[in-house]
Amino acid sequence: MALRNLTLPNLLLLFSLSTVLAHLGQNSGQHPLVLSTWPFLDAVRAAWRAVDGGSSAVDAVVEGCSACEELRCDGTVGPGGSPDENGETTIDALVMNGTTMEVGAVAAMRYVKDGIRAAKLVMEHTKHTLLVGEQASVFAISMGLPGPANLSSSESMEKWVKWKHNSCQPNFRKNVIPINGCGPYHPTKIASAEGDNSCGSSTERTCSGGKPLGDFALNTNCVSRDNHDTISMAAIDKAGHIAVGTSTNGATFKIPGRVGDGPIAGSSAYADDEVGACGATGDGDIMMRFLPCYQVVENMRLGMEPKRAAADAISRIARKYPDFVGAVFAVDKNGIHAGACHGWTFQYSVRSSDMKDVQVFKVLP
Ligand code: SD4
Repeated sequence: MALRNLTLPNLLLLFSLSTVLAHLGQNSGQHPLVLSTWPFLDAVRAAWRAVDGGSSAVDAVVEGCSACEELRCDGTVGPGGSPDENGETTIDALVMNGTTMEVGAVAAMRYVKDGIRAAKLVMEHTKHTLLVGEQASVFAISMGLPGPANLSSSESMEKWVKWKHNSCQPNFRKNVIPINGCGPYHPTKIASAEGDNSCGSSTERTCSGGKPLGDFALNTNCVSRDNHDTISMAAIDKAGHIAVGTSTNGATFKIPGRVGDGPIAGSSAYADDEVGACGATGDGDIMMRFLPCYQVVENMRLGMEPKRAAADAISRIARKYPDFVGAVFAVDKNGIHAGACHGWTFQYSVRSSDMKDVQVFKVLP
């Protein structure tokens, strides 16, 4: 429409439309776009450099998560973070291509520092989805990643020694004796009324996650912002393709062999070019029972806007586990994003071309 043909009402309409669009622009980055859980600013910057320079969404999330592993974000990603009961640090990681729906993941991986790169090797050079433990490391090293490497650090060892001196408390055991000491543990009889979590015993102190609805147990959940973090990242590249990636050491003082939600597609992250993407963080032992990121993306597919899609996925968990701690971000294929959380205040980071640098968004429970 030529400008000279515009009547006053048309001009007013145009003005209000552009105001709405400008407002949407505050949280709609179109492409390219990068989002991540928490204020992992340098990780988002690394992914942004990649995707803004023309890299694919997959390569961008790999660059971003890899930067977090190198920086040992929050002491819970990459080498040297959260020790398990034996003092060992392991890595869970995942990458998902939202164009092909291919996924590669490693879980409880030992002796290799590059979690997200190992996950990418699984995705691009095997027909599998998930490799675990020592065999995941053997695969990663055979495919050219550096290792075997010691994943412990002086910080992780110090943390572990303190925990041992504190009679291995808190921990993730339940229904065991000894209650207040280190193992070896033996099962106790489970009283049926106590359901899924026997930490109702006031003498028992565990980290067994959110208590299920109806359980009269005390809340001994010890998942918090300080001991429990994941980078979960999504990128939309210049071609509009979407990918997600995650990397984490999982839960501090986990039982050796424990795998969290980090390498589980649909739980810690999910992407589909046709719809959008999701990233999650929190108590993976609970969250992986609900596949919250699958839920978020499917909610958006059914027409929910990201904010409602995220809130719905979180509320489905909270209804069954009122004390769980967790969060998700949701982004649709147009770059509209939002977050939802329960049990803590969540922050997620975003970089798009209309921002000078990464912006951090705060989400209240
Ligand atoms: C897990 N969700 O292994 C992961 C770790 C995490 O914030 O910290 N998320 O349970």
